[in-house]
Amino acid sequence: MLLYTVPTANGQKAQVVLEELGFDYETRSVDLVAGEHRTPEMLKLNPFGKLPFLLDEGDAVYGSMAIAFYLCEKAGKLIPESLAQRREMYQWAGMLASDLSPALAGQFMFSEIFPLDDPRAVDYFVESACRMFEVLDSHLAEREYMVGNELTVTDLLAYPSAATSAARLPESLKPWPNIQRWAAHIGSRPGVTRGMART
Ligand SMILES: N[C@@H](CCC(=O)N[C@@H](CS)C(=O)NCC(=O)O)C(=O)O
Repeated sequence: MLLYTVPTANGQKAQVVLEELGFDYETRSVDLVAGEHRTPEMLKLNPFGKLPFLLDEGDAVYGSMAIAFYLCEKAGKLIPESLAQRREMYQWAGMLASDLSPALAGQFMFSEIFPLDDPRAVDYFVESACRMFEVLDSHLAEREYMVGNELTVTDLLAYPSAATSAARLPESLKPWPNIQRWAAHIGSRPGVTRGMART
């Protein structure tokens, strides 16, 4: 397998899942600033023109969540058996992909890449991200893992947002002690440590 990746939370999500599942894979780091992700050769492999994407025996799958679920299904691991726990897993995975990650990306984009004089856009994205972290923090108050009593793909998809992207929020993870405790635990796993360091 070959993972085309970037040193961002989305790239890290794919990397920690590959490591935790024990897949043998190579990585290719793609330079977004140089536009390497939009060359004709790259778009032929991945027409979405964004990272990360995975090539598995020539077949491409784009996006951290799709890569994670594909790999878990392929390995038959990290997806709960019961429908009730899968319902929870889908809820959290959907929140991470379509609420939290876009809010964190917007905050990063308009505070660091294209800084705006008007603070309202950044405030909006910070508030959106904080609201999601607030819910996650309450959820983790009495739990070791996000879904059920063992590690699932959900923890691995959430961890890079907490470890990497949240560091750019005004108070980092300070307001959320339960997320801090959970992140210290998930981040201490050897597979997660290797995955985070892979780019
Ligand atoms: N939904 C995608 C988001 C992917 C994404 O936004 N990738 C960024 C890097 S983290 C990218 O490739 N940006 C380049 C661009 O938009 O041109 C995922 O979860 O992987």
